[in-house]
Amino acid sequence: MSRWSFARWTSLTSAAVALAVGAPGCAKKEAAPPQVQAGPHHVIVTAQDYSFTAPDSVAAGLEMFHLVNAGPSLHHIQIVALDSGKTTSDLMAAMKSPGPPPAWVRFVGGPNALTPGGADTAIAYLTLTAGNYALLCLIPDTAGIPHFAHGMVRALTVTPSDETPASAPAADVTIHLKDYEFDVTGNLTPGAHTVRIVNDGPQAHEMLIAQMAPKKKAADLVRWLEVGKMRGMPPAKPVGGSTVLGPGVSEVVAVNLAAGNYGLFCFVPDAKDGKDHVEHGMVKDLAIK
Ligand SMILES: [Cu+2]
Repeated sequence: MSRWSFARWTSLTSAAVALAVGAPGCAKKEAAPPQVQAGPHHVIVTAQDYSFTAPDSVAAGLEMFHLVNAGPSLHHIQIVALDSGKTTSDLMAAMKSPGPPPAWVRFVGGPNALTPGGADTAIAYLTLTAGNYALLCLIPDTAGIPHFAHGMVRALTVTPSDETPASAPAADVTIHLKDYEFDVTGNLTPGAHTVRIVNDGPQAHEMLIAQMAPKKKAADLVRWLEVGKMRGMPPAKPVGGSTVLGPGVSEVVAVNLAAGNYGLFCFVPDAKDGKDHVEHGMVKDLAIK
């Protein structure tokens, strides 16, 4: 990740606003976010422009991160572990300088982008050990400024625990992330699925899942974002997935799919040339039927 920069997540610029307004199957804008019950390891995070509402601490173990997007923009939760006793203040200071993130920042995932509105939630299961973590939104606004620079950064302390950590729910589908492809094992059909996402590296990767508009392919979203300057209606609606996982890191996400066309995308900038991984072919069409 040598040419890594937090501000490089410009691919999704404006998609944040545009996708919120009128993508296929978009929930009614007036609908209230779903009411869900927090538990000891059930971490409900509500995202809005521009902050996270979340607990300050959680006991070590298997955590279920549950993203509710109160909007109006597109948001996700990038969870990073802060090693060597570093804190969120150290992270904020480090993010002001361009270039790769420091070695003490480890990308451990979290639920990927979700359009705001009523019924939708994105869920990711991560096993966390005690230490300092931060929740970030790397998605940029229409001017290309990442949401964390507007305040979407929040400290999370994971406290030591004597309990035996629960195991993640059994997955019926596994997706391996590689330089540069998504390798899907299992059968993604309409309905609910539990998906294990494993980053085989060598680079960091994410997996955004988006429901494509009728007759649109995954390449249409890439074109709309990177060539078309995001003019007109977006051809897709993000429905979750996994935010950035470092090499060797895995997590389990819950997805709920409708029949139709979906796309998988990795917008992480390449360590060698800085181009988004979608430009290296890390994009996949999925027909759900
Ligand atoms: Cu990638």
